[in-house]
Amino acid sequence: MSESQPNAAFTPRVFSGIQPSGNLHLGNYLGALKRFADSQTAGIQSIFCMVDMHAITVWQDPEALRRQTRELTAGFIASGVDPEQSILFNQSQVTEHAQLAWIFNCVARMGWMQRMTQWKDKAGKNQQNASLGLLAYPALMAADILVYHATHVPVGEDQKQHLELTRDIAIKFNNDFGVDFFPITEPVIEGTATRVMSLRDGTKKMSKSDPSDMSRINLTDDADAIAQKIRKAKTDPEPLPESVEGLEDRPEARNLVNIYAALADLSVEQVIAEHGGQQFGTFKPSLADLAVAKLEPISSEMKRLTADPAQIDTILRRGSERAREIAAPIMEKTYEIVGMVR
Ligand code: AQP
Repeated sequence: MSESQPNAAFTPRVFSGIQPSGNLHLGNYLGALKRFADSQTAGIQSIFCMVDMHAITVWQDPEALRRQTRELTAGFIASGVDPEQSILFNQSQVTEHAQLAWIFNCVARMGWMQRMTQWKDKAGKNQQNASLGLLAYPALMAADILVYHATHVPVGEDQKQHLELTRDIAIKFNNDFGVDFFPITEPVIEGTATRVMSLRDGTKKMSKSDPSDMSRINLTDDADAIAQKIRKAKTDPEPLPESVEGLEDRPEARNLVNIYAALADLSVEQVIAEHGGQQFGTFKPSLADLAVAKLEPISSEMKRLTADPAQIDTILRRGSERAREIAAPIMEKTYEIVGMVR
């Protein structure tokens, strides 16, 4: 359905978001946070959001949601996202997200929503009892992106389908109203860790909601917990292969090599050149050392930042004001296009 339209008229702008639903993990770091921090140097305006309104599509304890929103903000900053250089805020403080989401609810089709893998996975067999928000989630996500006319969205592999839907919504809006108003967003899914897998099952993605804490490395884990989780990570009995092709059909081995490569900023080829032929008894301690060296400074910085919630709230409020400066005129123009009397 998606057909590309030129985005030449739009200033390049990056948007991405993360849900403050707790258990921020290595997959969120390598697939999102680290790449956000790295992309800041590219000289393109970047907007990063704690998507608290997405989080409540499944029940959240209000106190926990507040704590997790501040903790996630600390996670962004501790990973290297500079709140001066980038715009860092929480979604509910910029009301234009909800306003545009309503317009998109009226543009998107039910069938598009019902086809989403995440809807099927999360609602499961109990769709009648899932929240309406969970079904409409991708329209809010499209609004998050398009209310800034963002042209590029760095995400992990799991968000690809939602980004295709964002493009479809933009194309349908533009066609329905005969305008060229919304850009056709480019997903940016790059690097060796766009899909970090569970440490207990190399065929399942590492996820916040996995009931097993051993399946993921949390950004709040201390050095002992990180080392223990890597030591206990599921593997097969073979040593690491001597070539990259040898990782095919070995999901757990491939996952650990990918994690190593992403943490060390190396290619998979370079990791295999260095560690190929090693037993996991040798490779896992090297990986654990690397993971601790990279993640411990992040977790201690997160701890330091969350000790001052007022400071984090100030950062979010200031970020929201900056975000609104971009979103408000785009929202006004959208209302005008749709025919709302202003
Ligand atoms: N395993 C992963 N590997 C690489 N990237 C990942 N992301 C999430 N999991 C992985 C990326 O992190 C960003 C934040 O996504 P989110 O806030 O939607 O978090 P999520 O997808 O809800 O996280 P989980 O752990 O996958 O949650 P549940 O368990 O609820 O499904 C996105 O860019 C995402 O691609």
